Amino acid sequence: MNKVQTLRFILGDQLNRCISSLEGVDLKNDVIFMCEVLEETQYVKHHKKKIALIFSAMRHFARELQEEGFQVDYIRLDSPGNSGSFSSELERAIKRHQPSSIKVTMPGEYRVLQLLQSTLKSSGANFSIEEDSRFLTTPDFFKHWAQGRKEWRMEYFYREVRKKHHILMEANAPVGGKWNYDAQNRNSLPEEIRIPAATRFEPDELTQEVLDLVAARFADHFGELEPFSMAATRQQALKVLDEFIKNRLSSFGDYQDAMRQGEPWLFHSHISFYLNCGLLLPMEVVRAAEEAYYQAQAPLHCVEGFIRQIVGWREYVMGFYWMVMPDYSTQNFFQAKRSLPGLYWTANTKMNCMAQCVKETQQNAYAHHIQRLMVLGNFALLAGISPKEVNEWYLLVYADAYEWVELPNVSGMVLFADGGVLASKPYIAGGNYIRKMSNYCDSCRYDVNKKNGEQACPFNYLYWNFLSQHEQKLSNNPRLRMPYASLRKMSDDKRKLIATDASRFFKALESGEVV
Ligand code: FAD
Ligand code: DLZ
Ligand code: SF4
Repeated sequence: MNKVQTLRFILGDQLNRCISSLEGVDLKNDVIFMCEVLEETQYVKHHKKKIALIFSAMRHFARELQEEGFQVDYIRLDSPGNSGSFSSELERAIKRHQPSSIKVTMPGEYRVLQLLQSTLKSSGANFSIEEDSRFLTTPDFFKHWAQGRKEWRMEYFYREVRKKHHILMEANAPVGGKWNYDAQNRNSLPEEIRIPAATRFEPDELTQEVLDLVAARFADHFGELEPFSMAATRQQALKVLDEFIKNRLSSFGDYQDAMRQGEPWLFHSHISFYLNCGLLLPMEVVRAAEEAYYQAQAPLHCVEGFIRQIVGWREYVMGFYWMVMPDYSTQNFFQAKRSLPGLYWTANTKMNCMAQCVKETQQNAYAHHIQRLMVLGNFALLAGISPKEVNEWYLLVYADAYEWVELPNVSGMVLFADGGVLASKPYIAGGNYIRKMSNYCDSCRYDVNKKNGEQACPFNYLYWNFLSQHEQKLSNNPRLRMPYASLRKMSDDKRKLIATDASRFFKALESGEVV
């Protein structure tokens, strides 16, 4: 047997032939190493569908590499001797292969970077941690951009990325003359609109093996395993992208914020699962959307709105994460302490919007952005739930969740736990926003039009209660001038009613009553 030159360690969210750890891979002398480990399934107890997606995509990727002729050392969860963690499996692999060097791509989580660095250092092996090729930018690009700025705002970062990669640009100007067409987006959904079916795949034999394993080993994890219809290969993920571009992109912008009972997928792309585990790369997604605009298959406001999510938000939160870690994960600007209520696990609540969003999360390991932000997140913020518990929930329930993307969205965008470093104001809303953007209120036991009393929509009084409680911290925020002006005009009696309703609601919540 040849001496192993380079051991190339690929993590479960780095499943792409273009990943930097595979650059220059030698068919004869290198070994590609992948491992399924218990620790990664349980540092938070991930949704069953997330474990199934990662294991199935890992096994398919390994098979493709083997078919290309590479030597792949793949440790399955139930392989004899599997020691259960990245560190110990890497140590075992180093012992087995005695490589001259080891290559790994920068992981997506601080936690994993720490443990890889320490394992690799103490192994005494020659190693390199390569730049993460799953993004268009790097943490250094963000750092450079952020240095010397008083405020960091995604919009300005986004413009730099557009210029850098010449995305939707005509010479040095944005196509159409504007950088951002958000004003044309965000309509509610017309009653009669036809919603295209989501792209689905029948599990093949490799996926079925994984489903059996997950059913047997992770029965006590959150969420429903079946039906399982996610993509497991790059080819299938490309099909999801292609069908989005053909069938949904032309309405993406218009209905980006809309919600409808029983319709979890709407006009979103459903590609975060695949972008975040490496099956798709951001540039190919962006170029496909751009091409649809140039071929007149989708209007500019939809294409720009979609591209902004990828080259704006996705790149921005990645750079932001590496800039602010490790301290960011413990921030708690409002000193929120309440435990996460059981309804986030069971969907057992009279608030129909919350029940629907939790149910869809259980079923699909997916909820779209506005469900995550303006329903589930809005409630967590208004109810003062501890950031630690909210972060853990979001990291665990969504199949696209990794800390680099989950933490900035939850602590920064949803909870304002950083006091306004990521977002310029807390995203809070009363029931009227949810009524306008969905049909949830039509079948709710609460009345969205009532502001106070037992029948009133809880979002209504919790919204004012939150503003009132945090007046000192928030009333100088220029973007909250209007609501604080209204709060100041409120009579003492009205303010008392709000406080009484909120305290009754929280008491019921804490005592385990169905609220
Ligand atoms: P689309 O609506 O079709 O958007 C296209 C793509 O843009 C997404 O696939 C995603 O890659 C990117 N994108 C959009 N918004 C964001 C954003 N705010 N941050 C980063 N990328 C974005 N996204 C994750 O990928 N993983 C998470 O763990 C995650 N947690 C979130 C938690 C909260 C509280 C909130 C408010 C948002 C979170 N998001 C997360 C962002 C967003 O909700 C999802 O990316 C999106 O819902 C995925 O569905 P989609 O692929 O259909 O997206
Ligand atoms: C999410 C996940 C899970 C559930 N399991 C594994 C695994 O067994 N092996 C693996 O290589 N990766 C897994 N992953 C993805 C990792 O958690 C991810 O690579 C790190 O969190 C870094 O982003
Ligand atoms: Fe949600 Fe309130 Fe509407 Fe009920 S009335 S669905 S709680 S917003």
